[in-house]
Amino acid sequence: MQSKRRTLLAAACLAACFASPASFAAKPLVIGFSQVGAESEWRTANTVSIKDAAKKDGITLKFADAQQKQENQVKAIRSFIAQRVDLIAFSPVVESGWDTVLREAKAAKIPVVLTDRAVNVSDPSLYVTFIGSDFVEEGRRAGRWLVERTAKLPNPVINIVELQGTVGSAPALDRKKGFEEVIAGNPKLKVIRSQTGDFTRAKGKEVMEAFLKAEGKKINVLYAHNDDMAIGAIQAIEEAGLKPGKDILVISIDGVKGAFEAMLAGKLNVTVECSPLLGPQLMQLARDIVAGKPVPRRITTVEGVFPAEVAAKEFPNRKY
Ligand code: GYE
Repeated sequence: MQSKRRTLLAAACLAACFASPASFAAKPLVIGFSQVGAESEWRTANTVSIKDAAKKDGITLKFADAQQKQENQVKAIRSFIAQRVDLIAFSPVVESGWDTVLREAKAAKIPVVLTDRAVNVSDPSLYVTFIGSDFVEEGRRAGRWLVERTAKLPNPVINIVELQGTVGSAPALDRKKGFEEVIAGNPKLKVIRSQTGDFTRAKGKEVMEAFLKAEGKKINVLYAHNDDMAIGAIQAIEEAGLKPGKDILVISIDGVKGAFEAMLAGKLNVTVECSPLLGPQLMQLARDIVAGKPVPRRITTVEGVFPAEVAAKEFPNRKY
């Protein structure tokens, strides 16, 4: 009797399972992603990379644009926690001020992945891993290019103006630090002005106009923390009747298409690469983390330096 009932039960279960095969299929992974904004060509390429990779992998992506505001990112993270997503990823607009909200994610047992920018938190267990570039090294690469490029110039002093990224953001802090570290050993190289252009073309242009008004022809070099600010500043230099790339050497970071176009036009001298194509790696990481597999604590993007001399050859290979 007992065994007969068991057989019947098993048959019923089999029938039910075959009737709705979906109940067997794995639930699609749900990721909440809080993006910084749409401030630059880099950022839009990064957003496309993340959205495309999620789609390709059948991952449900809840995407929130913070419009460069930390409070919007905190709100987005709280809403992802409330929705009980499988994993939260975000690109923190600034480094500090994340402890509270990340503790909330930890209490809800939702793993957090940092993409692109780092945070400064008291408890390192508040995020699982950080995937992105080494911004200090990017700053050093910009500095090394300048040291080499100016080594043979007869000028006793080379005056540099610097357009910094968003105040308090990891790339702004680190790109400044790496650049300073390299030029510190060279008494000829002097930063005479340094101000934020918030990583945008409009602000880059506006601040460069102010630099030109204050310093005029004294400026020999512009170091911009991203291509967009450099492109805005190039316009300001031209409007001031000077030749960007010649009268003023222009150095920037990212390596977006707009920078290659500026190099081909002879207006930008070098761009240090910073890859925004983090989507596929992020999706793989998310799957591994949710499956309980160990992942490295830090994943650093591999990138190069593109001086204007190689722009024509490299341009057709660029993916962003
Ligand atoms: O360089 C800049 C963007 O965080 C690496 O943010 C990123 C930076 C990038 O707006 O263009």
